[in-house]
Amino acid sequence: MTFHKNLIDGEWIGESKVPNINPSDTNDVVGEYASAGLEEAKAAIAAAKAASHSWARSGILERHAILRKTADEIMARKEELGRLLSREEGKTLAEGIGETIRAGQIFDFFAGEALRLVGEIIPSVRPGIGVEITREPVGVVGIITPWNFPIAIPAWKIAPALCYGNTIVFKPAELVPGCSWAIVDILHRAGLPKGVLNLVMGKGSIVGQAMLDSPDINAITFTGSVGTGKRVAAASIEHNRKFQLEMGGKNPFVVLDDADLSVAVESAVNSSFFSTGQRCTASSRLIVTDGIHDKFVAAMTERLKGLVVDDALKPGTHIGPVVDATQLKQDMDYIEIGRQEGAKIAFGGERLDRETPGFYLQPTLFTEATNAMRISREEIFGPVASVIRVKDYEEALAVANDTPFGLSSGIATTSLKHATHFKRNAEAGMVMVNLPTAGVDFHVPFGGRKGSSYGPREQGKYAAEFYTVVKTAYTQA
Ligand code: UN1
Repeated sequence: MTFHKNLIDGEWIGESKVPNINPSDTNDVVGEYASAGLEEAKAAIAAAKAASHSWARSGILERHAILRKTADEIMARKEELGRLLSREEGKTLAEGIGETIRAGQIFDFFAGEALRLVGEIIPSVRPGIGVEITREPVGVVGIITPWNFPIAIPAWKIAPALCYGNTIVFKPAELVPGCSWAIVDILHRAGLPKGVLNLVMGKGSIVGQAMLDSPDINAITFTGSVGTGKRVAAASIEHNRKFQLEMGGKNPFVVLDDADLSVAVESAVNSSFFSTGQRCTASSRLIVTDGIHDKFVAAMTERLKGLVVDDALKPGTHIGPVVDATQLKQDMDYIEIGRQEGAKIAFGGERLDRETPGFYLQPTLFTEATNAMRISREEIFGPVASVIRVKDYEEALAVANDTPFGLSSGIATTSLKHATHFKRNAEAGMVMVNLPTAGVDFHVPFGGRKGSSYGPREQGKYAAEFYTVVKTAYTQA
């Protein structure tokens, strides 16, 4: 079995081994991966700091070439990496390959951005003086990524960090080290100088904590749970460090009487249940007006009956397993909570047995839910959604916005008036009209409001906001 080590200061090191288990078949070990201790985490931070000055001054063509090469290799290996992704995380092979392509596109985008760094020249209010505004790297960026997008989220944090001249300490989720190891290996071979990108696989309580405690990490970008996000925030304030958080969602998808029923059903099925519902952009509250409610529920139930839940790598599988036993327990607990709160199960709710031992769960649709129930307020992070019946658009909008979160918000309608009003009034970072709440482009800003997010947007040109600091220089000539 191959042992995949951490990359610290340009060297592959590591002794303690953790198996990476396939959630579709728990007898299948994807590989062995290192788990760093405190000393290794500290060495990685020191290496990133030491490399910081010279990488900040590296030529834009060097950065471009490395990002470009990485994009090309990811694209060339999309089937293999997509397969690795599905095997370690459990989303279907089509989803795994799609996500791998997205990662390639992100590296490609930031390869281009490296050649398009700009500043501004502004006349001073004092004659004879010029003002230049430039963007400089932040320094050492700590990157902490979740298990649900094992290649795309590392890509959309690593690519801009490198593009804008930062060095990195990267801690991927313990459950899915495989794709992270693969992209670090690709970047290393693409010619990154030693210390610029350090991979520290390991536990949050050791590696993550070491990053939070270090005065040498100048910025932390984090995607994951609300609880951990709050700890990242508190520790970062302590160190006067820049931070960016992407946390939970409880995204609404509104269906109005005038919706095209098939558009509404396809969007809801996709955003609630694909990727096993394990997306922070997933829609978990389906807010449906009276006139279409029964037709919508009947069509959803029919559609869910036709979905195949099975091994992520099997052709024909629509929904792969839940990622692990802990997440499955959380999903099952919430299904029980929903029942006890008085919501009715229109479809699903049961665990499934398949040929191989895995964490299989039926897509589960609740009806007769209210927005006050815990299943409507707390993020479940599984293939579980509830239908909330409302009387009209105004009530739908109010319910959609009545949540502690604000990542993505969707509506199915053929009314220009309602679509326009919704786009302007949805309290979310992203609004989708006649589209699933999940599944975003790679070249435009990503992020939310309220309890979902903190700090500047990720992705596209807007990524520069987080990965750079602005300098204002005055010259009298
Ligand atoms: C998408 O919906 O395409 O963790 C991306 C998540 C998000 C990414 C969603 N940060 O689910």
